[in-house]
Amino acid sequence: MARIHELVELLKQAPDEVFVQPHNVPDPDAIASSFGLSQLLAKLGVPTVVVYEDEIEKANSVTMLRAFGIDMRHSAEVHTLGSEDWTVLVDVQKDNSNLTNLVTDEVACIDHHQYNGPKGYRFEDVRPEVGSCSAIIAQYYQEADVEPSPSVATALVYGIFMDTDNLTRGVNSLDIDMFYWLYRHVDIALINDLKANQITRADLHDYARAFETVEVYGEIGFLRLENANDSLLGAASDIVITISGVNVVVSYSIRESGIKYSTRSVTPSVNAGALVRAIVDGHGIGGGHNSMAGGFIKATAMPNDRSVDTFTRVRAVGFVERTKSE
Ligand SMILES: [Mn+2]
Repeated sequence: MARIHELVELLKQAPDEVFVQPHNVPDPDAIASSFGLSQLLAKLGVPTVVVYEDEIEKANSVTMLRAFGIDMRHSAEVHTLGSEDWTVLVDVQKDNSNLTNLVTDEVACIDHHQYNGPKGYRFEDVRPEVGSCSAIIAQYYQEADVEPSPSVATALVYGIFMDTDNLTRGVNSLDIDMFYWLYRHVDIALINDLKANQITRADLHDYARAFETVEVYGEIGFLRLENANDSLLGAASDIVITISGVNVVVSYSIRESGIKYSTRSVTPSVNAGALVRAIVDGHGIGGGHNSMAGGFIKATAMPNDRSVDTFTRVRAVGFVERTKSE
């Protein structure tokens, strides 16, 4: 039986409502995957509501909701959320730092990040080798023999583009195949509209200040953002990695709650996920893909014997030197 039919059979047994939940501060891939899955489940007889936590920060995410008429509710607005409800996690797994555990029962998980191990899901489809969660959802449409609507197809293609940096970063043949399969349903004018609404003027100001902080040690670029939002951290890293001679990027932002890290690597000898784990080792959590990853250290767990800048540089440079000498 196709995976989507297995999921439908499971969700039909739900005692009450079924929710679809992406990671907190949902990005375009998380939004497209949740939207696409929710629409497909509706066609197959399972109504769902998409809920999220935190904020929708980035301009292109906000534009997506408007352009595609996507209905996502902040969990605080959903008064019926209860322990009898079921949730399908999308683009995230239980125990990730960027997921708020709601009172519902997380019965299913569909993700493309590093596998966190079994968490008692009754349906699980975690494929770290795939570049985007959107490609996995597109394949569900294909396997169910359901044509995606132009809105769904366009959102999924945009999700694939964003998570794979236009089919160049961490890309898998499934991302390419699904791009090709979705393409005939896509509204290219909408993609261009999204590309033209990626950042706000306030973001530009934050970028400008962040780029002033860039320091390069050998092939590693470091960038520090002051209290910026999550999506900006990754987006700024994507620009620093394009500096000639820089193959690895470590960026971090210091907030009241702690330090948020984002890493990038375009060299096969440095794994971005292993790098971020080496940086936070013993203090926080981190993980991700070969080419991109993230981590977090709580403010209370921060070593106070040296500055965050020194701590981060010593650990990152040490890790890269060790892996190069092996
Ligand atoms: Mn994703």
